[in-house]
Amino acid sequence: MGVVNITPDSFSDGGRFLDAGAALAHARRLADEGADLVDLGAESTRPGSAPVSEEEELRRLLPVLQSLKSLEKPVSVDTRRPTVMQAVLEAGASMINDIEALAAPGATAALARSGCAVCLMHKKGDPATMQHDPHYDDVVGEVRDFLKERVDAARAAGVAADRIVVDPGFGFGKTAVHNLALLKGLSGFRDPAVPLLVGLSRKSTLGLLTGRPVGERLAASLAAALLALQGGARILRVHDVRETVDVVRVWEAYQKA
Ligand code: HH2
Repeated sequence: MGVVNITPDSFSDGGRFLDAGAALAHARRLADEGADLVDLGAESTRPGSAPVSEEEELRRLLPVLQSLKSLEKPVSVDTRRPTVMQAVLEAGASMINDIEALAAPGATAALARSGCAVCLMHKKGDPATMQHDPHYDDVVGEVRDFLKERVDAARAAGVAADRIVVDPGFGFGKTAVHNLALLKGLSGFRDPAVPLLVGLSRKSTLGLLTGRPVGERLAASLAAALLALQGGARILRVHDVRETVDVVRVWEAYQKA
């Protein structure tokens, strides 16, 4: 899953793809590099970010979605608002990537009506404050229980089981210690019926571990991608598609050897 952020303030690529032409060109490049799907986001959810209005989110998303039809790749939209979900699904999105795991009133219904796919992600707290001293007694168990509860809720609302993927939500209300525990415990999330998505690309935990700024975290991101694959991840949400595809190729060959 290649990331295209149509935002002025995303932590690693904010401001680069704000106009529809630049976003389309970037999405094309990611597809050419081997992305199987593209994740479009119009609201940064980095720690400390401010929410954007629904109108602004749609103003950014709809022209890009329209132009991405020519890409002929599934497009996922990173949003937590049911009205935005509804509008982008009507405009051709194949998947909703919801960092709130369909918690907003009306979200499960919007999804169930559409027949599209969904990524249910765990987060603790709101982006504005979620990194202020997050606490868990058992981070792996708590995240696993939360995701199971959200999968059950989505199924009960009519979202087909084979349209759901889950994501532990690295960096969303989690310290580096929590993120490492989740990465190490990833196999505990393994469920053949529910594919696991992991997004660690360029994240601040990798900066903490390596001492590198966001633009210099490629090697760390690739190491994290490999560990995630080994732990059972089946979708990697990344900014650097070409290099990650090489990691996937090496890992697949290793699996088959
Ligand atoms: N991470 C980010 C945004 N959306 N969605 C899922 N499912 N999993 C993630 O780990 C995830 C996500 C944050 O990264 P990015 O989009 O690059 O930055 P920003 O939120 O600043 O736009």
